[in-house]
Amino acid sequence: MDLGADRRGVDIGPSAIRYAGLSDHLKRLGHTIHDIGNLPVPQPESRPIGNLRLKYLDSIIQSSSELADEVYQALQENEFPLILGGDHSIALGSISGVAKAHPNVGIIWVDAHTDFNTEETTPSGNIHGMILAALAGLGDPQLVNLGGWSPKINKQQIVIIGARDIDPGEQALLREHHIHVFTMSAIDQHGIPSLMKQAIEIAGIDGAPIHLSLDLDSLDPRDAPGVGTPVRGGLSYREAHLAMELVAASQRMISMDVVEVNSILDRENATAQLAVELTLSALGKTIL
Ligand code: DIR
Ligand code: MN
Ligand code: MN
Ligand code: MN
Repeated sequence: MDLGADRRGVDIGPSAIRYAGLSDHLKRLGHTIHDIGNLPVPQPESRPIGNLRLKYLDSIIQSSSELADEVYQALQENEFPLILGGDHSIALGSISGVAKAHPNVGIIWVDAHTDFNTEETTPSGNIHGMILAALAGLGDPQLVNLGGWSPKINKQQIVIIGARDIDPGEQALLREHHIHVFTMSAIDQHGIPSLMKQAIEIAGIDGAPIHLSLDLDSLDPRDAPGVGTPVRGGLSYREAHLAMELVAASQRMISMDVVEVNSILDRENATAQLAVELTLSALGKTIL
């Protein structure tokens, strides 16, 4: 899916991640893999862009509802849905599916951005920047009410980690709704171990399950050059691994998105490889 962002190249992210060996590595870790392939998403050239404050809304709603059904189904079958993007708008579908199966699910959103715009605050009209707000019940009614209910996620169980590029309107909304945001400055000050421990406690309050949404632009662009909107000063390679390892150790994660790998901008598939390595850490790979 690349309808939610301005730059082409994330639509082939899933192919790049598969090419980097995701399935084989997961099998070696002891997991059984059932790859259902790509869900069909229309090319932007073939669809009307529609309202410029909510670009490609109709197509995104359609694809999100199909993805939500697949994710819900996988959870019903006691599988662990691992959803490859694509721009971050795919999290509307994935998390809606998870929330339908597990209404008390909390979210750890690892991202340079907070994706907390609405059609009123967006500087770009790109829906990938609005998804977390929509899941919390804020913004355009079609995004918010996907599947017929809202909010999908309790605001108090959302934790954003790695943020360093927040639009002014988003800042106001995040404050107004008391969203937990662990910025890069907070990570510099307190470190990943302490903040991840807090994040797991907040998202997973009272034993709630956790969905992890990993935007590769959370990493420093030196390690993750292949993303649509690189912002310097990001998570280091080890900080990102440690964050994933701590999520795995908590044994609370029930589903995960890996998004925003942009293969056109990547260097020899390095960002897709990094996506594979981090996914392995999140799914139980340890050094020893
Ligand atoms: C910006 C960029 N905040 C927007 N957002 C994201 O367009 O809403 N880039 N998510 O990856
Ligand atoms: Mn994002
Ligand atoms: Mn994004
Ligand atoms: Mn981002």
